[in-house]
Amino acid sequence: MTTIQVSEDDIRQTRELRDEFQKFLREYEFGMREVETKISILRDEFLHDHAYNPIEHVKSRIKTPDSIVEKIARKGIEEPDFERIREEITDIAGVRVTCSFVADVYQLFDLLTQQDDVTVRAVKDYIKTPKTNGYKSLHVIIEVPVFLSTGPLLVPVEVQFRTIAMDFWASLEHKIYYKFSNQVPSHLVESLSDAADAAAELDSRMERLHREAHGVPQRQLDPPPPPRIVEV
Ligand code: 0O2
Repeated sequence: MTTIQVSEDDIRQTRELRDEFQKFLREYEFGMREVETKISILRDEFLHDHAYNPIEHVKSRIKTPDSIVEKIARKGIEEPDFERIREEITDIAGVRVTCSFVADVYQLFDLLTQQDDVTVRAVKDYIKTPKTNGYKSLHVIIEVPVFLSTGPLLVPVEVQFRTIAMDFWASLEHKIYYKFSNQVPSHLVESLSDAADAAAELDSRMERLHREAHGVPQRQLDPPPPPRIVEV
């Protein structure tokens, strides 16, 4: 049996690194909670003032240490320290907002990103320009201030807005890629692409139906309202 000698100094350094990493992740958790609060206020206000809830569900997560390490390797970040990780990996805190309709996606995006204390760092509109596999979602990296005992801190949070149909598709696609360890047979890739088209068609039909039922003018339907987005 091999015995590894561990000095008191090694133990102290390991503890310090662990504490620093926990503090690092906590900051993202605070940022994520700020965004969750903003979304939940918008939801409640909509419900009370307009008797309508544009949000189906909200899911948040902090990236796991394993997933952070995997992304550091994927992005080829050499000699990563906390500062570099902070700069390069902007989706450590993530909030996914699933909406009823595409118009709700863009409206919520506007309502969140127009808030005075929210700074938009980057936008990827995969609804306007879906990924080649059919993935659709509106991604935005925002920075929100968090007020700590040491002073204010700007925390980046990735917010993904999508419809229920887009969410259903993305969740299935993720499971299929996981099952086949990213080597998905071509007939399944094609079927996924067809399913993405069907999901988009369902989104349009459901939105049209909803608007007809609620007497919202057709001109607001097609095309969906252009996002007030500055590509970064
Ligand atoms: P998880 O577990 O959801 O966090 P970048 O961050 O810009 O350097 P990246 O990571 O490719 O590069 O950014 P992008 O395109 O904004 O995508 C990030 C997240 O979007 C992914 O996070 C997924 O949640 C989702 N996503 C993007 N493309 C796809 C796709 O083709 N299928 C599915 N199902 N989801 C997608 P993570 O980190 O991969 O995972």
